[in-house]
Amino acid sequence: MSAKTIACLLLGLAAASALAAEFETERARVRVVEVAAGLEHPWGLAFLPDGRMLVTERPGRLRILGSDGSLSAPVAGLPAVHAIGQGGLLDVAADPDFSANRFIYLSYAERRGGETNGTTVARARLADDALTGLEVIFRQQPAVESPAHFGGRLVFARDGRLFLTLGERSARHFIDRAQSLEDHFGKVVRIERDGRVPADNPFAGRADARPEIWSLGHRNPQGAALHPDTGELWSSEHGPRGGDELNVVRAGRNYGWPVITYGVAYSGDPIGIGTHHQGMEQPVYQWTPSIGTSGLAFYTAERIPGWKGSAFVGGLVGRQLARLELDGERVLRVEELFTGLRERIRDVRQGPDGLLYLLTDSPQGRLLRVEPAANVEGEG
Ligand SMILES: [Ca+2]
Repeated sequence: MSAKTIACLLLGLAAASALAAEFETERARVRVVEVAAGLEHPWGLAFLPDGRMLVTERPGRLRILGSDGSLSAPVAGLPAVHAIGQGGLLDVAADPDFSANRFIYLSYAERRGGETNGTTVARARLADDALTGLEVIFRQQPAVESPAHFGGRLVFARDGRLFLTLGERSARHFIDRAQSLEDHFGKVVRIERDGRVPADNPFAGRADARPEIWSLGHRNPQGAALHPDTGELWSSEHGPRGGDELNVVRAGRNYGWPVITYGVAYSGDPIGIGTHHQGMEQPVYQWTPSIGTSGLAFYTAERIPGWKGSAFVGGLVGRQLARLELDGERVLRVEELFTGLRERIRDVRQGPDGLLYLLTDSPQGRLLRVEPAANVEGEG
């Protein structure tokens, strides 16, 4: 347990399996409570307007967590998911008009021709415990043989359009294609909810570009969220060895991979030409050494007042939740939270109850809730 962490395993269990633990952090005293356990590599979660939660498990299961804390059997009617390496069922998002149309959206690794695969997005209506009318609305092109760097985070913009982050699929012979507008490697794309391309996408109408592209030069962005004040898309992205990034992802911009990076190859060899280049964006923040940046959320609620306005990034290899204090697009301070749990944090979201929810990445993954410690708020 880190020096910053005072205490308290309320139930007297070891930290890694505790059902509740309290942490004294820089701006808040909080308690981490286990909401659900026994999830196999959970990847994404979404909140439904009726208080239920959807949780994906990477091998290809979607579960519903009832408002009473019960975890459903796997939802029927899911697409065929290619669970290979980092791939499988990835994110889930509820339609902004879910109450009226019951649509949910899934991103996943899909087997294509031969041994190739790619990231795909489908939507379907959720009826009780089954999906109906499943339709594919986007396929990353081209498909390749690779078990890695699927990206896969889904975010709805305020105008109802859908952002999807896409990795560059990792193999050396197509790494440079993160810079190409002719395919979907290392891109953020923006589509309508039925898969059509918005006419005002930055490269729409160009013969030499895939029209879904919103931004380019990404490596493997696995976190994304809208900034609560500006409505702009922010994304966290895995670097190579070092150089994990947090970016403000704007239309038509180039985020540099693999030309510029703060990281090096796993061999220690340099990558690209350095850290800066004209016409390429700088990250808001970069982590060297890497923490393995995954989910991203902005905290806007009142339940944990000291955290209001902070961004939170889940760390996989860094086994932490990073809290970033922001002034606009400047990072004032970074705090490493919950290192004592020794959990890989796959996703982080703010719930409708104003609390933070975390998914831990392991064969016995958990859904955790971060709430004010009892002695602050007077809760039982
Ligand atoms: Ca970059």
